[in-house]
This record gives sequence, C-alpha cells and structure tokens, in this order.
Amino acid sequence: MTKRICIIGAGPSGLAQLRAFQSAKAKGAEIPEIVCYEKQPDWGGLWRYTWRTGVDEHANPCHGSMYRYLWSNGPKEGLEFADYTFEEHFGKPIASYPPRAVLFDYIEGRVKKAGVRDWIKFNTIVRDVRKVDGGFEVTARDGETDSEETSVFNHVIVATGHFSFPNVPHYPGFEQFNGRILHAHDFRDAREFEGKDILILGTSYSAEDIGSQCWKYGARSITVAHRTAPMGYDWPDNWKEVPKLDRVEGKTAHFIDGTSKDVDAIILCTGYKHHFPFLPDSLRLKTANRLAADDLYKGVVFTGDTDMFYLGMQDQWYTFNMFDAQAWWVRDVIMGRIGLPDAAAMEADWKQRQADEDALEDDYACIAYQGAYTQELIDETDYPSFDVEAANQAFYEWKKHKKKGIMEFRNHGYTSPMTGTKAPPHHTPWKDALDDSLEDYLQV
Ligand code: FAD
Ligand code: NA7
Repeated sequence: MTKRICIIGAGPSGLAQLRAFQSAKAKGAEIPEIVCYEKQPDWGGLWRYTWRTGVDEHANPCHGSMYRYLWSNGPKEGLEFADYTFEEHFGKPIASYPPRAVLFDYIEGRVKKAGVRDWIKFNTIVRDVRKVDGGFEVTARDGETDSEETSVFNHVIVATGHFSFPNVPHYPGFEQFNGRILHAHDFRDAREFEGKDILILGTSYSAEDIGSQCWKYGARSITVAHRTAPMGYDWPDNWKEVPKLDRVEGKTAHFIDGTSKDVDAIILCTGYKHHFPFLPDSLRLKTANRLAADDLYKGVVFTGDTDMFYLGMQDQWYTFNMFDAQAWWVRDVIMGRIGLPDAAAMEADWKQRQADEDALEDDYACIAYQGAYTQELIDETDYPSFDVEAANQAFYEWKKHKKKGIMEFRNHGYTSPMTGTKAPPHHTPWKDALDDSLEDYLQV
C-alpha cells in the first residue's frame, strides 16, 4: 500500500521536502502520497510578507516576522540551492544581499518549475497530531471553509519554523511606559520610527538589523541595551550600546549602570521560542535555538518516535541548502533508501553533536560546523553535491565585512559555490537604497 506523508508548513523547509519527493518522482521512483498543510494563503513561509500582526486572516497566530525593507542578513552565496542557481532563476548574476521580495521570487521559482503546488492545502492550519495504530491522525482546519478534516498518515514532517512565537520578557515599568512596546515579530515598517528615539533590547540578528533599518529610515537615535555583551560594531554617531535595562519610568529607560535615556519606543529583539501547539508532549520537540538540537538524530529524526521528522529546527548560518540536505535525507529514510540505527545510537548521535557544538570556539567554527553537517547529509543522498567550503568562505568574508563596516557590508559581492561566478556590486550602496522592490534591485 502507498505510504501517506503529512508535511506541516510550506516555507523553505516544507518546500524543500516537496521538491525532494518530486525530484525522486522525476527520476522514475514511486513516491508516497503527499499532503502539505499550510496555514497561510501562499507559500514561502517567513519570506511571504504580511502587513498583519497579532492574528492572521483566519484569527490564528500571525506567522510573519519579516518586515519591509529587509535585505538578506547573510550572503546569498551561503544559501543558494544546488539544483536551482540564482543565475538559472534570474538569467544573470545578481548582487549578494537580495531584499526579501527577490529571495521570495527565487524560492518560488524552483517550486513553480517543480510543479508541486497541488500537493499543498493552503489556508489550512494543523491543529492536532495524535499517534494511532499505523501512524498519525492529523486534524487540520480550513480557514476558508471553516471546516475540519482528519486524516491518517504514516509519517509526519514538521516544517513550521521556529522564528514566529516571540520570547517577550517583562521589565519593571513596562505597564506605565508612555510609548509603544513591541517585539521584533510585530515590527513591519521602519518609517514608523522616523524622528524617534528607539530603545532596542537584544544583541543578535534582529537587534542589529531592525536597529540598522530604523537608522537608515531616519530614527533620531538608537540605543541598544545588552543583557550579556555589546555587539561592538563601529556604529554611527546616533547609535549607542548600553548595559542591561533595569526599569522604565514614564518615557525614561534606566540601565543597570545608573545611566538613563528618554525613548519613544521599545523594540524587544529578544528572540523566539520553538512552539508546537498542535503536538502532544510525546511528539513535541523541546530544544533551545542551537546548532545541534535536542532529540533529533542527524538533526531531523525525532528520537521519541522515528516516524516523525523535523526540518530546519537548528539555529541557522546555513538555511535553504541545509533544509534541502535535510529534506533529501528524510525522503530517503521514508523511501527505505537509508536505514536508522537503534535507539541508543540515535541518542548518542545528537549528544555527540551537542558536545562538538559546545567545543566550538567562535562564529567561524560554527559556520564550518554547520557546513560540515550539511555536507554529511548531502553525501548520503543524490542532492547535487556543491562546494561547501566555498560557501563557508562567503560566510567568513561576510563576517569580516561586517566588522569593517556594519552599514557597508551589504555593498560587497561573493563567489557562488554553485556556478563560480562572482556577484556584481549592487547599483546603489545599501544605506542609500530605500526602494527594496524586486524591480529596483534587478536594475543594472
Ligand atoms: P518558516 O519560513 O517559518 O515557514 C514555516 C511555515 O509553516 C510557514 O509558512 C507557516 O505558515 C507554516 N505553519 C506554521 N505552523 C503551521 C501549522 N500549525 N499548520 C500549517 N502550517 C503551519 N534566513 C536567511 O537565510 N537569510 C536571511 O536574511 C534571513 N532573515 C530572517 C529574518 C527574520 C526576521 C527571520 C525571523 C528569519 C530570517 N531568516 C533568514 C531565517 C529563516 O528562518 C529561514 O530563512 C527560513 O524562512 C526558515 O524556513 P522554514 O520553512 O523552516 O520556516
Ligand atoms: P536570537 O538570535 O535568538 O537572539 C535573541 C537575543 O535576545 C539575544 O541577544 C539575547 O541576549 C536577547 N535576549 C533574550 N532574552 C532577553 C531578555 N530577557 N532581556 C534582554 N535580552 C534578551 O534572536 P533574533 O531574533 O535576533 O534572531 C532570530 C532569527 O531572526 C535569526 O535567524 C535571523 O536570521 C532573524 P543574550 O545574548 O542571550 O544575553
């Protein structure tokens, strides 16, 4: 009997899984029956921009965390698909830090070509997954028809991402703050903060990029409070890094070193939580945002139930091509091409990966580690092999360029690990490029 597979989510990870099965089919293999549930009206996951915050069009939690004017925060040469290059999609080499709309177009181009849209049920949120005899009973709700359906599958692949449920801390005085407090998840348009004094909490990607956007689009000042350590870049004059926030009184933010600053808005760039409200405890992944997640053999097989898989649950240097590596590998387990070892060996695997991660000394080592993981999976499937070392190099150069000029790093170009082509410079320096549309970006 044909196996039935449920994929939850049609973001880059879920789409990688669809493309993996479709590529096996194109090579003549008999593939399982596939149903992909996607709660949004379209594919692309976080790369599908929504102006909505709070709840979505069907009153479910809004998935989108991306904002207007977002340009890739790492070089595109690190995330390029090995089976569908940027040059194939755009018909010419393009610059290295594409805005969101350009990356969405690229992601969409591959799956349009593969013809997998019919496998996806849009506007349909998975509400419940239960273990039953012979597999999993999955209950999903179609927001358009306001109706529920329940189906049984042999395997469930969770590809719901982990940058959508905000980690929202509380600090004394938030209740009385005379301004806006929002999490990065709800940030949409930097122009809202033009002429304003902004306080940002956090020191990772969201803090750096949302602060940079507010600066680019005319905020009066940016103050970034760090809980652990400052980011330490050479920031513009109206940007200060200060110690941890202690409390807020009226519009005044007080920091633990006794200094203070009057601010109009507080943006909590305090990260996200892995959150799977549709799963029972026995199937629910519980892990921190790290390179080697808990309880996942080879980073994808859930050790609590090996008929269940998770994609893209790691913290990410590598993204799209790592999701591909995972999806091809999961496909091959499901199709019986790759066998699984016993429970003890699977547990030893993720624990060893975490021990190796804990021994990494710096970001460069983390990049090499995730590159090696991606390579390991690729080597065990027919995903087109590519020069992972060249992708690592693009990331290393990106790190150095950030250190050299945090508002200039996006003006650099890198060499594609797939085609060997060096990216041309963008026509306008990032800080002056206010139009983030695909049409503007692709102009020569
Ligand atoms: P997602 O993109 O989150 O997709 C998950 C999908 O699952 C969504 O479509 C969602 O609607 C669906 N879903 C969720 N729950 C359910 C449910 N219960 N039922 C049905 N469907 C469901 N990466 C980069 O490489 N470069 C960048 O510049 C970059 N910038 C980023 C900026 C921000 C602000 C954020 C938050 C992330 C950024 N990322 C970036 C990382 C991002 O995580 C990946 O690029 C990628 O989107 C992850 O893909 P995914 O499919 O795993 O998850
Ligand atoms: P990250 O990378 O998880 O970073 C979260 C940041 O938030 C980090 O600097 C934390 O500081 C800080 N944090 C967490 N809790 C608090 C509290 N309570 N107070 C102050 N600061 C806090 O999340 P991002 O949103 O930046 O990035 C996630 C993805 O989005 C990423 O892949 C990007 O591509 C876009 P710490 O260092 O732990 O002290």
